[in-house]
Amino acid sequence: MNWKQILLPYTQAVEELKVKFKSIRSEFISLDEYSPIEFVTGRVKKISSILEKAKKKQIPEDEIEEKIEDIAGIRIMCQFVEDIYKVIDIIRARDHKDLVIVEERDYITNTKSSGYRSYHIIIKYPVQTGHGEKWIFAEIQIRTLAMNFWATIEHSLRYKYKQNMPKEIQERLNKAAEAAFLLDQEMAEIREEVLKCQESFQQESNLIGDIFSSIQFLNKKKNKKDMNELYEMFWTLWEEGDMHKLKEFSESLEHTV
Ligand code: 0O2
Ligand code: 0O2
Repeated sequence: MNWKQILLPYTQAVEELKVKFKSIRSEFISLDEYSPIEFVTGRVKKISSILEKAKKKQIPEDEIEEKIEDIAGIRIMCQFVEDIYKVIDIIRARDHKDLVIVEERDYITNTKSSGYRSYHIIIKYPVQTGHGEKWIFAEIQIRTLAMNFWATIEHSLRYKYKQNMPKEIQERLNKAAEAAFLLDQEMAEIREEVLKCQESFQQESNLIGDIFSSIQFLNKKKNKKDMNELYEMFWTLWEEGDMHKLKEFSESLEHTV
């Protein structure tokens, strides 16, 4: 089997899905809205891991692509548990549009015995290749930062110890899973407060960005003296820290542009 060739559409799918979910984040941010997506990562499973999984599940080599659903994997990290359900809704709304949902696995309500929590959505995704369309499986894992922290550490230990995880480490991991769960609960309690702070920070940084792109544009049209006056005005307002005045300043610049 030419695995390098087989994996090409999976690599393409991971890249495309990463762009799509990162764009959702960018869209929220540019609209001054809170993004339920914090960051996105993706990977194509290593050939050695694919073969190992096939062996473990007794899957013949020629059935690997139909039976192993996570050769292409995307991971979406959220700040709060509530955000996970918003991301799930976003994905469900795309069902039968640019992807098809095959199965949902809720390891948040049904925590795994290892302590693992995450929400998995298995999808079928069409990849446009040079040889036509190819539908492949991909797995989207949606989790909070706390769930991700635990899973990343546990995964590396599991990789090291395989089936022989020392009992003491296993117990500590169980305790850590409980702590991650409590952290998510604790954060949910102060979510509203955190959101308000993040939103005003976001609005401020977008506003400053807008002001600077207007100023940059005006640079081509105005003389040095006028530009110095504009900069002077901006720094005075910025030091005052009055968002309302900065907003008015930004609007007046946009009118001039
Ligand atoms: P930025 O501007 O750095 O945030 P690629 O798209 O190929 O460049 P890929 O495969 O998405 O990279 O992988 P990688 O390196 O695992 O990281 C994905 C994105 O997640 C990167 O951002 C990282 O900065 C971001 N990331 C990783 N860990 C964390 C984390 O703990 N917290 C936060 N907030 N971000 C993290 P980008 O997309 O390259 O852009
Ligand atoms: P990778 O690429 O190393 O992450 P299974 O038979 O349980 O391995 P299955 O039935 O295909 O897998 O699906 P499942 O359990 O829904 O999802 C498997 C993936 O979820 C794993 O991929 C992990 O990424 C993650 N996962 C599931 N359980 C655990 C767990 O207990 N700890 C951690 N850290 N991650 C888990 P792989 O196969 O490990 O591949």
